[in-house]
Amino acid sequence: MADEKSELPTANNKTGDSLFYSGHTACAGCGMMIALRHVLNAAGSNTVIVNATSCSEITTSKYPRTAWGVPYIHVAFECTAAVAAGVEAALKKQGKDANVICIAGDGGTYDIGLQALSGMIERGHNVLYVCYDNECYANTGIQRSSATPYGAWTTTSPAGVAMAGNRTGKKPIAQIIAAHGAPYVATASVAWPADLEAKVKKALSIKGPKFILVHSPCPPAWKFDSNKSIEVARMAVECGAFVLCEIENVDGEQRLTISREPGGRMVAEYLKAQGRFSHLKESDIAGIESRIKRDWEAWKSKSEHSGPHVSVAQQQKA
Ligand SMILES: Cc1ncc(C[n+]2csc(CCOP(=O)(O)OP(=O)(O)O)c2C)c(N)n1
Ligand SMILES: [Mg+2]
Repeated sequence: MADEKSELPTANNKTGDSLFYSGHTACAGCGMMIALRHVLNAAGSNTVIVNATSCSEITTSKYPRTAWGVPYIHVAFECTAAVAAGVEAALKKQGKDANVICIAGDGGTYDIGLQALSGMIERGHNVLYVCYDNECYANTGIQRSSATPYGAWTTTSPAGVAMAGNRTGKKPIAQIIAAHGAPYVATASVAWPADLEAKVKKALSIKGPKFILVHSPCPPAWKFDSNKSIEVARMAVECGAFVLCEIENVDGEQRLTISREPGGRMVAEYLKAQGRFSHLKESDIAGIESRIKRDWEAWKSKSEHSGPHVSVAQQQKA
């Protein structure tokens, strides 16, 4: 409802101290919403949000309401990082200092917005880009993106006689951004909110382009009950399907730290918890398991060859 006095859009329901308000229209159990709340709470009020078209935009900014307690711009997919670069430059020109944060989904990041993101990183803008990864184009009805994992059902990677779900693996977006020389790249999960907030705070303390990828389960797309989002997110990390790490570029040297080692969960358990993998045969599951194992060995070997530095996990222990 429009505020009678100011004629400006009013917020949804401001509850407590959170800058991210309740009353948005996301599905029950939406992982993305948990991610957004923690990102904003860690960033604080001196923040400008640049939001790509996606579930995050559709559900939080229905005129005349908003779930954002900070200045907010919605932009087309392909322009997100370019607009953020412009906001940062305009603030600089005005002598103002604020956190400029992009929020975009995997489709908007891995696929449609990658060119602008690459340019923003390469030009060295002081912007934090957060991609919440629900592993599909959720808002338009669950199509595959280049973040969709191998074997997963989506409406454009169906499970039938000709194919058994998605035929490609996830694009290594964190490594691609790190290869640009960005000073800080991290992956996080909604199942570890303190780790996510610490990574956002650390990123914002570093000048230059930063990138954080947040694994964010989507109950309708991944096909599990809406009360299982955190459990599914946790399983992904504990079986090694999603690796939590930081990649820092310090004096031209890339340093990789694993924030949490996998352990305690089997890949099969993670896959069987989700309807999007229900068509897989035991042999398919064994194949996915060996891919995950191989990828994990590569992560581990890179981290062992990295130079010493203080990671978020070490900061939290201290
Ligand atoms: C250039 C462009 N292509 C396609 C669309 C249609 N579209 C709107 S939302 C959406 C899905 C976005 O997927 P993702 O970025 O992963 O965010 P999610 O919906 O999963 O939150 C698409 C394809 C669009 N609005 N603009
Ligand atoms: Mg998505």
